[in-house]
Amino acid sequence: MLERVDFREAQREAFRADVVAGLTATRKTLPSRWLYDDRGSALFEEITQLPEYYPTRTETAILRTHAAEMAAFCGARAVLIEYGAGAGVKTEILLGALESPALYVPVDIAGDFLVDAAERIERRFPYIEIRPVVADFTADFDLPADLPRLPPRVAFFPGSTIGNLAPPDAAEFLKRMRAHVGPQGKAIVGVDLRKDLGVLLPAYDDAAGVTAAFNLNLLERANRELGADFDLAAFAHEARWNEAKSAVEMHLVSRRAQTVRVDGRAVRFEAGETIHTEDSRKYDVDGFSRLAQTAGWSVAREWLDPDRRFAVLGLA
Ligand code: AVJ
Repeated sequence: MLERVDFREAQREAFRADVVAGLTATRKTLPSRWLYDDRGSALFEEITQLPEYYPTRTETAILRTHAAEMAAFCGARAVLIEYGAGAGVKTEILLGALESPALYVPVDIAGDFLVDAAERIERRFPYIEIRPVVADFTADFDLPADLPRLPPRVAFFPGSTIGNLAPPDAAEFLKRMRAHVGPQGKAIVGVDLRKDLGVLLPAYDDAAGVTAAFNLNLLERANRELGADFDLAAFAHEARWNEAKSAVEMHLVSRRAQTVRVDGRAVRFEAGETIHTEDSRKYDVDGFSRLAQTAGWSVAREWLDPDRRFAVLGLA
């Protein structure tokens, strides 16, 4: 219990530092990782059910269709390491296809989330040993030293979360995965692909306004946790395509000139000025292959949906 209180306190201070740094910069930004408090995680769950938001249902369908091939690629027995414990049904598809996985290792920074995920997997697959690891997988961390090296390890990173990282950070992340699984190890990574903007932009700006609520929740979180006084009606959600970055950017646009109090400071906004809150990069398979190569991987298998919207890549 004490540990949980300390964790929340530390998270709040890290959030405060990022908010102050991000809002006092010339181009205002807030890191996308702060989108996922309890309310934000619930809103993201809602996003995954929206008709416009194709990634989750497309990736899930790819996993279902090719689960047996993926399991063969992993090897029937495997140590499956998952970065971020929230994937739920996707994890269950892969674990269900592996004949006798030796061990499942979910890694997540949120201890309570991790316990929920581990309990769910335990109920569904009582024969699988589970070793949860509490760690911030966006930073460098070591796996427990006593994890078996055999059978080979497989890193699982679904959800196209890798798209939220700038390429140098994505390469770092892929290198860390390589270090975790070793030279014989493999990885299965979900990557969202470049596509028509008529499909892409509505996925980040849905008609029901759920993505807008998800984005605006960052300001509500600052009000809740830091006592800021953002007027939510004075900011608008915007999704923009940035061709140079090959990314959908989320912004919060100030609807008028205004001053907001944040952590004892006055933060000035011009009308139309934005806070950049997320990049969601879209790759093509070749581009992602080049990135993976810089991190010691090659793309051994590609599993795509028929419309080529999303790729699940087998790295070796
Ligand atoms: C969970 C990071 C994959 O980038 O598509 C959804 C987050 N942002 N709608 C994505 C998100 C806006 C999502 N990822």
